[in-house]
Amino acid sequence: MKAKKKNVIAIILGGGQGSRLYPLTESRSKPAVPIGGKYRLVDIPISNCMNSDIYRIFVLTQFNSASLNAHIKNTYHFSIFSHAFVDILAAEQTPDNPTWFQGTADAVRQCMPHFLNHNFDYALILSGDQLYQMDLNEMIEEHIKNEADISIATLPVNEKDASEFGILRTNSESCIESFIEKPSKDLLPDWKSDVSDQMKSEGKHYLASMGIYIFNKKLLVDIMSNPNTKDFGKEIIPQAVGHKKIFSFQYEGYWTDIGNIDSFFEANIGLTDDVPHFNLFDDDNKIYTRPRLLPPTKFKKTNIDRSLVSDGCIVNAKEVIRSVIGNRSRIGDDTTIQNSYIMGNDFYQNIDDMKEDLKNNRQLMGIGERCFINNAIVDKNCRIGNDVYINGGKHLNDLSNELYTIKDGIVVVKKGVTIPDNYTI
Ligand code: ADQ
Ligand code: ADP
Repeated sequence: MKAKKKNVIAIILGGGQGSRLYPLTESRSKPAVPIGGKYRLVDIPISNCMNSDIYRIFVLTQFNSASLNAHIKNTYHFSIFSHAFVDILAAEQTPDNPTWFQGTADAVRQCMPHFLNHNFDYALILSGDQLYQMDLNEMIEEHIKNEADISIATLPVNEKDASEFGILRTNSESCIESFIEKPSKDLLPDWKSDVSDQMKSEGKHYLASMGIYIFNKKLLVDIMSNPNTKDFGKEIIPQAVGHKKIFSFQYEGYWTDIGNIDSFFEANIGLTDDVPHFNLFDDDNKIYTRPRLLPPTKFKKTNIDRSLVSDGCIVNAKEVIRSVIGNRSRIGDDTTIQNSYIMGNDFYQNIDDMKEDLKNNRQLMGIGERCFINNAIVDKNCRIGNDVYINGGKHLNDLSNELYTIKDGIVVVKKGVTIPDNYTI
């Protein structure tokens, strides 16, 4: 039996405090963080839903930034004849609920009244910070076929990564028999699974939860009536194992968590690979985003290699190598950008504005002349002066100041800052 489209709602967990993505989340909520030059993080799970014919989507977020609202409002328009919507539900204080979301399950619990306004049989719960292209309908069909109470999407992982995930074991029918959230290294030997030969050859012996769940409505309502459980991975799933029919839906395609600066950086730079794991050039799995009607990008004397350049940019740089350049970026003459993600600008400076800045020795929006930028993320709306040298890498220690943060060798220039001429990092 095929799941009727109207019976599934998707709930995207858009992020808690987002502290692991700081400083990108300093002034915006996690779903609004720009990725791939022209997308926002939230576009990934929303696109996965839409490509799987799931059109009733809630995005749960801890705080509701103006940029997230504008992005959703300006992007996801549906016909008035459809039931489709993308709604943002932000943590809200009410007389009954004086606190913010205390965890993933608490976020779902606090929003239950909104979900229950809709007719649904299954709730598909997704993380907002993962990069993957998966047919979620297949998982729903399996869930129904198995007559499961809960289904969890799973992925084989290696020993190095296993401690960062919920790890589970199944019986031969893919029914989950045991689950442990983020086991310490010494516990891992007990948690090996019988994975495919291909996965064995890659050393991926452990079945990890991808944090993607399907719940039957009735069970979700029951579970949510207990206010003491705050988190899916730490409480709800471990407590349900052994009592409920929980099935593993195993996935072996590309999937990566982009919850911290290092993985976020790698996911973006990985888009410039010859054959990227995450395929933006796929008509059947489109990644949707806001159509911005920007002018074409123009270049002057620039050598570009293995890079993604978004719309409306003015690039006079000497070189752009293995980098992602975001909308409306402006990069000055003789500048080199390599291994970097330049997020771009929200608006253009007009000529008078620029003249005024030059007259007052103020740096222009964008990146100046003769700069060198390597292993860095430059957030939106920065003014980077001339002859600025930013060379990220493992030789740099973690630090954070008003202008930038260094994490795992990656320099993150904060949104909207001005970096003076000749500055060196
Ligand atoms: P984690 O990713 O560590 O593990 P968590 O930090 O709870 O779990 O985040 C899950 C998702 O929910 C993320 O997208 C996060 O941004 C979001 N989120 C967190 N707190 C939130 C809140 N208060 N409000 C809204 N959204 C919130 C989980 C599972 C593991 C599994 C991994 C896979 O617990 O078992 O292996 O996901 O990545
Ligand atoms: P994006 O285009 O990358 O989705 P946003 O939606 O956050 O980025 O913001 C882009 C829009 O913000 C622009 O189209 C512009 O209308 C507006 N904007 C933001 N800041 C300014 C500003 N200081 N001056 C003029 N327009 C601005």
